[in-house]
Order: sequence, then structure tokens, then C-alpha cells
Amino acid sequence: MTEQTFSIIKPDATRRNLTGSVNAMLEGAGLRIVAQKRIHMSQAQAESFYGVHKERPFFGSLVAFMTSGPVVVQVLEGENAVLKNREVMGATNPEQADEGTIRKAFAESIEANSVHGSDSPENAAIEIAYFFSGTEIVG
Ligand code: IDP
Ligand code: MG
Repeated sequence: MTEQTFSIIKPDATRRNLTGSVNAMLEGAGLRIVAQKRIHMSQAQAESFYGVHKERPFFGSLVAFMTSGPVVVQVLEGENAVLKNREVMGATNPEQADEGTIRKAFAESIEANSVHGSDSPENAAIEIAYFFSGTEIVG
């Protein structure tokens, strides 16, 4: 089933000029980038986006990291896009990520792990609507 998911290229990757390399891996996995913009997240945006993690010990550090530089927010489309994106991203901790995944190739640490991807179609819809209006998504 064709679906959409939400993706972020995180500050550690934009800082190292890896936007194109990350997106080549996403496109190589069959995902289409149907919306994209480069933004610098505000503290409020990052706190709200990662609100589910606000009780976790790493929350403050995560928000500081996500606002430390520009990110690229994007919508990916394809067959089983949510799961496919999670597969090509690899495990949260790059030490546990499989060969051939984005995090294995590029992540610096469990926090600075280069990419975000929605974990379910329901959250994908919420996350896409947080950053994009319908007219900005062009399939
Ligand atoms: P995910 O990005 O693979 O879905 P989540 O558990 O949803 O992983 O965590 C969100 C983000 O929070 C991670 O991508 C990573 O940047 C950061 N994070 C997760 N666990 C830790 C940790 O134990 N220490 C520091 N940062 C973490
Ligand atoms: Mg997550």
C-alpha cells in the first residue's frame, strides 16, 4: 500500500554536508521525496515535536541537539513507506544498526543519529501536518 512518512535529516548530518548522501539512500530504497524544506527548529518546535519523550533523561539534551543547527524536514512516499524508512534508517543506536543502513553509515552517537523517521502511519500523519500544509506536498 502506498503511504507517506515523515523524515528529518538531523543537525549532525546537515553539518557534515550529508543531505544528499542520506537522500540517495532513501531514494535508493524506493522512497520518493514529495515535500522538503530546510529549517532551523525553535526550542518550542523541538519540545513539542519530541513531547512523547519529555520524561526521558535525554529530553533536554535531545532538544538542544535538534536546535543546534539546520535540519531538513521531508515527506517520503512509497510502498509501506513507514516501515521501509525505518529499515533503511537502522537502529536508534548506531552500534546496533545493520550494515547498509543510514545510521550505520553516518550516525555519530545514539543521540546524533542523523535521521528521524515516523514509527507508525498514525504518527506520520501527525508529524507531517506539524511541518507541512497540503499544498506543499507534491506527489
Ligand atoms: P528513533 O529515532 O529511532 O525512533 P526514539 O526512541 O524515538 O528513537 O528516540 C528519539 C530520538 O531521541 C533518537 O533518534 C535519538 O536522537 C534520541 N535518543 C534516543 N535514545 C537516546 C538515549 O538513550 N540517549 C540520547 N539520546 C537518545
Ligand atoms: Mg521515535
